[in-house]
Amino acid sequence: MKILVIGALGQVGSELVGVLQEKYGLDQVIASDIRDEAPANWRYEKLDVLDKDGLRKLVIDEKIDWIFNLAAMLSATAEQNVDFAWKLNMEGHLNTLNLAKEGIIKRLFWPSSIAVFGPSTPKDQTPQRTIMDPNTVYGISKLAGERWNAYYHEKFGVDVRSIRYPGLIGWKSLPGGGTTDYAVDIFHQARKTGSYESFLDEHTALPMMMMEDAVRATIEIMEAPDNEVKVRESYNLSGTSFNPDELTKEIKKHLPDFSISYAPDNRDIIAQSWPHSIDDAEARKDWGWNHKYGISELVVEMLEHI
Ligand code: AKB
Repeated sequence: MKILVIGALGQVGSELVGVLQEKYGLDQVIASDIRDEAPANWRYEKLDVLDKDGLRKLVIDEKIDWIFNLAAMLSATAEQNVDFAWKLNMEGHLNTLNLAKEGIIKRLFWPSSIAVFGPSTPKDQTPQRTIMDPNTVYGISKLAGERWNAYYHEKFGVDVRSIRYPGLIGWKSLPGGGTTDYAVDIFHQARKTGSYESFLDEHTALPMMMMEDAVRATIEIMEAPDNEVKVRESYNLSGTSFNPDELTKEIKKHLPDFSISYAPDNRDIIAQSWPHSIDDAEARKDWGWNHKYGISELVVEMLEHI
């Protein structure tokens, strides 16, 4: 089994690579990204997912079986770079889908996001199938990507697997350019200065997940037998859900002097269009998903390591 992780130096990739190396062996996992440098113990190739020929050559030369394509521009940054975000998120995805269509790789993981939902989507326990009217370029690219997944699976039998990630929270890596980034920044500032200015309103609740759960879900859906993966566009996936005020109260249980202030910006407008919580019954039923971290376990874990 030979695995390629694209976008390996990002928030998810930098944790996923280590877990894959432990499971499948150091030599079996090739990490790639657009930066020059990577951790010394990685097999690393500098690669841009938009470089179709370079990607194809690497995949053929290394006889890659599975790709995890994590290269994307997240919601907040994408709003500042609309054209490039669309190009990266869409063309990058199609480049890997086409390798699967040609039978060059056997299986593809591509993350979707809660950003596929929009202002008219029911906010609480958002179902797997419902109104989807994303109003960010990131959300539009993720919804289009989901439709490509379903299309490539139906028409060409492509084995593509996907999860709608909620906000991801971890201590080993930093997020970059998302609307949910506050829930990681807050822990670093709590330790550094004892206070935090939130760019989301105190009552803006979002679905969130501990990185360890997200990495485990990513590997579990890829390892699931083919017949268990019934939703090919992308699965709803839930861990926990909270707003900045609830997170602050939980942090204060451990750091009583911690304080928060609020200066909501345009990221709060994006967050207001997303669900508060997610119904992930289908992932639980189809391939046995079960989260481990609720808000209190998540806060303990973050404060233990930061
Ligand atoms: C973002 O905030 O853009 C991401 C996401 C929810 O997909 N973390």
